[in-house]
Order: sequence, then C-alpha cells, then structure tokens
Amino acid sequence: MTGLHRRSILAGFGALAAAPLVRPAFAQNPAPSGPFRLDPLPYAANKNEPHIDAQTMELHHGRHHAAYVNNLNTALKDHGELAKKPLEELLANLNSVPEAVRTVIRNNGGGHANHTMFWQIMGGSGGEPTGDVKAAIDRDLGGYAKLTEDFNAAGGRVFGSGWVFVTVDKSGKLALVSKPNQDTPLMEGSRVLFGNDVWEHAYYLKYQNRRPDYLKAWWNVVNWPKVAERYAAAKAGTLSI
Ligand code: MN3
Repeated sequence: MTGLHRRSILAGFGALAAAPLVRPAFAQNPAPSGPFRLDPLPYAANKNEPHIDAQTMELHHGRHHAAYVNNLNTALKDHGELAKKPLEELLANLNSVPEAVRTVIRNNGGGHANHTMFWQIMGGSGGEPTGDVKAAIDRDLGGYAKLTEDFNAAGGRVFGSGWVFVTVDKSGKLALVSKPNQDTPLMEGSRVLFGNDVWEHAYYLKYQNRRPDYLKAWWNVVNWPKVAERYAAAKAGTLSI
C-alpha cells in the first residue's frame, strides 16, 4: 500500500482515524494531570540527524523523559505543598522532602530538569561558540578545544549512567562537572549552562557501546545561540533549569 493510498483511505474515517498520522511522538505517553508536564521537543525529531537519529530522539523524549515526568507527578500526588515549588527549588532542597518519596523525586525530578535543558541546547549546528560564552570558555575552561577534550573524557569516565555538565554561576564563571544517574548541579543550588546525557538510551541505537563516538558527534548539534541565552539568563539571575 502506498503512503498516499493509505492516507486517502484513512481520511475517509475522519479526523479520529487520521489523528495518529499527525500526532507527534511525544504524545505517545501523555503525562497525567500534575504540576509538571512534558513539553514537546522544540524541533523535529530528525533535527539532529545524522549525529543523533530520529528514533533515538523519539524514544528518549516520548518514553524516557515522559516516564520521568509521570513518575514525578505520581510521587507528588499526596504532597501538594511540594508540588507547588518550582523544580529547581524542589531539587535544591531534597533534604526537606519526606524520605518516603525523596529518592523518587531525586531521580525523576532530576531526570525532568536534565532532559528539559538537554532538548533546548541541542537542535543547533555546532561549530564554535562566540561572544560572551566563548570568552568564558577561554577564561575558565582553557578554550573550546580543551573543553571538548575534557568534557568528552569526563563523559567517558562516567561509570554506568550519568551526565556531564558545564555549570555557570551568577558572575558567569564556568566549571565542568559530571554526575551519576539523574543527579544535577541544581541539587547543590548551582545552575547548568549545558550538558550531555551519557546514559546508554541516549546513543545505543546508533552507536551501540561506542560512547566516545557519540560524545564527539554530539558537539555537532549543540545550539550555541541557545547556550548564549542561558548564559545571559544565568548572569541576570533568571536561569532556572
Ligand atoms: Mn536520558
């Protein structure tokens, strides 16, 4: 059956039957009502091809990230006072979260924050940063070439699952930090400028066990203009997650 034929047949069933054809991948696991929600990817799933394949993006966003949001909302269901807090505040004050839900909120709240940042700072065309971000990388991280080398090495050293981040403080100072699981510098009250997900689900379909190849290729999709926006927001004190 040709695609055209299939579409014309489905069209006969009206909007309901045709809906799955246009329904974006992120809607596969709709988040239940809750304080946190899964925003759509800010670009098409194939935007990061060929470096990150569309299927990986769809699964990563529509299944993995969706699950973090759903689990977070479920954990918060009986904790209305926590559910009112912005995510960065919740994560910076995990000690005040009841022990029964602390680990779930740590893992899933961290996962929600990390992935929300991650989609934003990809979808770009890589290259080297310019302007204030370039100046800060030159000053604090030894320049772009050294940053990528150190960042990829840190990503390679993460045992199992985790993230590599560049953090930014209010004065604009940068630092390279890696974290296990879904932990985030937000848990120490820091702010994340950008970061990369080194969980296998982020790369296994295309790169299998070759995490170093993924780490290298990932720089080709970094959205430096978006990183520059985050940098400016960090200095203005308005960067949240
Ligand atoms: Mn992930």
